[in-house]
Amino acid sequence: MVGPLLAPSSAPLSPPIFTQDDFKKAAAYKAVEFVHSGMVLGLGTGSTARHAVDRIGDLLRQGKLKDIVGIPTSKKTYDQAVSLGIPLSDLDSHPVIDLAIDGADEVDPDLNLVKGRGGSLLREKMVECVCKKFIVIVDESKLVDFIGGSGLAMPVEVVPYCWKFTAVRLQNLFKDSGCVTKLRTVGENGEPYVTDNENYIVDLYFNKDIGDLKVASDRILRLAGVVEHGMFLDMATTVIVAGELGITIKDK
Ligand code: ABF
Repeated sequence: MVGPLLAPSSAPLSPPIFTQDDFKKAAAYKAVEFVHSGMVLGLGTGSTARHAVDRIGDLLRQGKLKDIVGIPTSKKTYDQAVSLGIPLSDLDSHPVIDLAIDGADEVDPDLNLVKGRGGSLLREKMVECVCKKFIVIVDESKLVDFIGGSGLAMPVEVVPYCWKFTAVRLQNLFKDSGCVTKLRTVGENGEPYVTDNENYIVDLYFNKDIGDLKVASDRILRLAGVVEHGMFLDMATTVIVAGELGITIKDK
């Protein structure tokens, strides 16, 4: 435990009530304390990572950070970073990243993650698997006893070609865990959600533990039609959790 959160600036005299967004921001700001001038940084995506990118932009503007190069994990983060004046590059030019900071949807006790409910899992994984340090920032609602334990989606990015066929094959892989698959859609007409890489996302729902995660990962990746899945195993080096009791830093 690192310590209590600071009260929101508009704190009344009664005990402060923190929102989930206060926790996200607190975790993000703590992570940015690990950023130093001259670093190549993986810039995450999502409402938690957004606070970290904003903070990096502020510190650059104030001259407290210099010579940062950011590698964005989505088009959305690219746009945010450009608006903040953060110098950007890509993996072709910077194949090794000093530090990446990103959110997650689930974090298990071994710091394995589910990511991708925001839709950016492929670029996130490409960036975050080549960083020397990967700090995950979450509010306490993201902590789970086991992956798949939240009952929420485990995203798999698939090519659009015959996605139904791929979804059935994914479901069959995990039929012992009660797997149900659902194409992610947007809008009233249920159009497929299209990723930054022009792919679709099939969300997997389980009603039981899916067992050995490495085995599950390998089985998914062996299916033709699958591009990547949202399990990030053995990748996080540090997880920063913010909640009612303050900030906790978990190191691998
Ligand atoms: C990204 O944003 C994703 O991998 C994950 O799906 C999501 C977490 O979102 P949020 O920070 O908005 O809860 O990190």
